Amino acid sequence: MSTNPAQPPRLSAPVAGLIGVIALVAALGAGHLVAAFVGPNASPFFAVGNAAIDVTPEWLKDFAVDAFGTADKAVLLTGMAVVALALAVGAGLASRRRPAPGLVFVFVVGVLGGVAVATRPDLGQVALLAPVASLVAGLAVFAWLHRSALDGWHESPARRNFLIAVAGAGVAGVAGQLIGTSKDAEGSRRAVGPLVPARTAPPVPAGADFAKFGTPPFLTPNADFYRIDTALVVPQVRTEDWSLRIHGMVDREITWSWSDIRDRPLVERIVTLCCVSNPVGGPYISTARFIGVDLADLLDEAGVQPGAEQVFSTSEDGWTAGTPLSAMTDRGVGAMLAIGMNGEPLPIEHGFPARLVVPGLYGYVSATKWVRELEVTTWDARTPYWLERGWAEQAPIKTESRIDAPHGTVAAGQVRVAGIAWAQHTGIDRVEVSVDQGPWVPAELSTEVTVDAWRMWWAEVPAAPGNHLVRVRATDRSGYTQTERIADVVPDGATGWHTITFAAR
Ligand SMILES: Nc1nc2c(c(=O)[nH]1)N[C@H]1C(S)=C(S)[C@@H](COP(=O)(O)O)O[C@H]1N2
Ligand SMILES: [Mo]
Repeated sequence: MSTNPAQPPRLSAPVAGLIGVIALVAALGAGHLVAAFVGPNASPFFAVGNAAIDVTPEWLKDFAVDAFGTADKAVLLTGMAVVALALAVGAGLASRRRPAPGLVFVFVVGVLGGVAVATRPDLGQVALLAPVASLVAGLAVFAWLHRSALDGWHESPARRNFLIAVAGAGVAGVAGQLIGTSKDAEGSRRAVGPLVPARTAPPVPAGADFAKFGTPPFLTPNADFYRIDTALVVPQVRTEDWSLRIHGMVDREITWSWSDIRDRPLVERIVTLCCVSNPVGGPYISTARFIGVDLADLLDEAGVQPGAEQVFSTSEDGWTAGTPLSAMTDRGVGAMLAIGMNGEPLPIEHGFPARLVVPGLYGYVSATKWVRELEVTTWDARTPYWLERGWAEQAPIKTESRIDAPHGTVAAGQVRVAGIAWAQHTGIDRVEVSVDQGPWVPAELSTEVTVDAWRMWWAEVPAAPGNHLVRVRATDRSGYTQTERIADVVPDGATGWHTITFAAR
């Protein structure tokens, strides 16, 4: 504060900036606490993040996934926090005499949070209480601290009030976090116990992978399974709160509870899931033993009506997918409502309590996690999440292959090259490699476990000292050989031959 009585009182820059930051933190803390009761995605910070994900143009999302992979969401949240803090400091600095600029800033932030919550498909109107709490707390704290500080920063009430505001915001935020996660999906998951299928998948033979040559293991451990979704806050659903409703063009609407599904005879299938955003040579592919029930059985019970074309599935978090009806009714496909993965209940981030798994289709048209609703309908009537954003309606997984080894520098001579190939539903017929643009030579294939899973391959190639280029291509049992033509992941999956270089010496 200025000591010159002729001047109107003015806050020092650090104090003014601090008021902006504390008001922001108080607003977020209050919103987080209320969100614990009305839905975790209503917490204004996450709501704005989720809205940002939904409105982000495709090219930027692709860039984010390319650059940051599965850490894309952590990068988004960190970026948002930095921007928000900078704006809060700016708003504080603009309010060194009068509180008006800061109050306007808090108001704009509150309204933004409100808009973000109001436009979330998974949140009802009561969720607006969270941004309203943020708005009220932010305005009150800003006005209060501003007044105290103008009365004299060096007076003890001002300093005490600052501490009270910080402590209050912290307590609110932590309490919100504790209450929000006390729904305890993880406890519910542990209570499920091991899942024992009535029909087990065949055991995985020793020759199913070439991990010793650098391929991944045939079954991906749950902790290593790739993860792709739009959820900033992973939905926490307890089995007792979960149900699956089927409706639309069916003879009978049915709602199944967790025990309805859990108590059916369970089947187990080994399936390789793959993301359409997987670039040539990319990591978004993994394999697991999924346990669940046949979707064809569930659809039969409901009675599909003529004219239906897609099964439009909706997740707990509002995300949607559209699957061609035939992929779910055709028993040869083996589409499942999965509740288990590698013997355990689904991990929370892979869709606990239940998700869809459709062998042969990319995840965005089939693999709805935290699934709550199946609507049997037409393509005209419903447009799923990624179709609204320019991706293809029909998205069978493309026949592809990837080189996993060698990397870096190896000893010259005979060099072992190894990797994976996949042609879900069709099966891999052969894999070939070519060194330094030379002729294609066939690779050894691993024992086939199922056509719905990847196959591993290896080959030995001659490599004199120097740099070498290796390419791979797979041919599936329909006779199709992977095209050399390079296509981007948009709109229905990348194509091209994976090519690597290594050095021999
Ligand atoms: N609720 C929900 N389910 C979803 C998604 C999502 O964003 N939200 N992404 C889909 C996509 S694009 C893929 S590739 C798979 C990935 O499943 P995983 O994370 O278990 O590997 O989940 C699908 N299911
Ligand atoms: Mo995906």
